[in-house]
Amino acid sequence: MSDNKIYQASTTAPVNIAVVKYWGKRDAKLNLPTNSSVSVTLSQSDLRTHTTAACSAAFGPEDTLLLNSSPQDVSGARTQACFRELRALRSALESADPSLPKLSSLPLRIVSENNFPTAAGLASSAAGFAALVRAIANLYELPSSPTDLSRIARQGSGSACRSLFGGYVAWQMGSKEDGSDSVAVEVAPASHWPTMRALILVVSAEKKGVSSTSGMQITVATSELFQRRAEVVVPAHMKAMEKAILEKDFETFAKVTMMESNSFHATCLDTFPPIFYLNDVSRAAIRVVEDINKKAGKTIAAYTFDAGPNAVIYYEEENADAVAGTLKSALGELDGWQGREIKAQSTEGV
Ligand code: 2P0
Repeated sequence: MSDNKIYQASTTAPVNIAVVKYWGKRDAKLNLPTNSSVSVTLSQSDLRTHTTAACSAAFGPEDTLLLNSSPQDVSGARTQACFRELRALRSALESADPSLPKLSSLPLRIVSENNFPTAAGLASSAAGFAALVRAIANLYELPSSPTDLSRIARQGSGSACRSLFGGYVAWQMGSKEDGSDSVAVEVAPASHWPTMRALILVVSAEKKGVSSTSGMQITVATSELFQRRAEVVVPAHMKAMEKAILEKDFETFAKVTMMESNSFHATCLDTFPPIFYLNDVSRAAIRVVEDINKKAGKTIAAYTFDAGPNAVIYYEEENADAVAGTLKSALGELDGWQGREIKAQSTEGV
């Protein structure tokens, strides 16, 4: 192409927090999981990645990515897989319609910003890869559905495939070797259960000791509990969770969420050498949630923890004071608790 025109498109993608956890890959290259998972998408006004993808003959020759103003390495296999798949789809459109500009052969310049502090200790790869894939898909004007894009985002980071939707999202593990059926689908839109709230309690903003990617591979290789979790525990939790969401049954949603988190962390402890993500403050948060539910005489709050000590507490809006208020006053006195609280709710869509 002779001109130096700049083509560009922007998008945002939300953070998601799993209530049925992804932990384990059956294919590390394609990011194919050993079990399905379900997440709740958080509000974009609180937590999201904004990404602009541009391409031009004036750029380059290399593709570049800036995240929060710092240059990132794009040579890794995961980012390359996303670029390659998106370019192949654009190239097919260009072959079918020669009047289209040949964007697939131009260098990409990607600029991403998170609206939450990196120091908040929140995993950002899910929102990051989801926004990157959709920004490029928009730039290339690909006629792809969120599920189509989830298949590509999954190769960037597994959990990213769930950030292509708002509301309640399942990542179906699939069974094909090429990963073509390992995609995210909507369980229900956010508007289905708009009273759902999530409170993120930042116990530590430090980077985690064992990354998810390597931690889960050690679990698969060494944990005896892991196989039972993948084959028996998670399939039962998936079924119960999807039903609880469709029926807006908070008590079941909460019970499965807490049992899932416990099962995942038990599997981490059963890894050899063991992986410890929870700390004393995390365990104190679990006890406070138990006390809140005991006092209420029913389950009005659920805790869940990912690959780190920070707690995410789900509750319904009507119980905000009883849950968020109590947690704040109970944990505010503990050492190690930084009192950082990020409120979020499920979104109306993305
Ligand atoms: C989840 N986590 O379902 C689980 C719960 C952490 C604990 O997805 O290797 O960063 O990039 O596919 O997606 C973290 O795993 O790992 C994760 P990769 P990812 O949200």
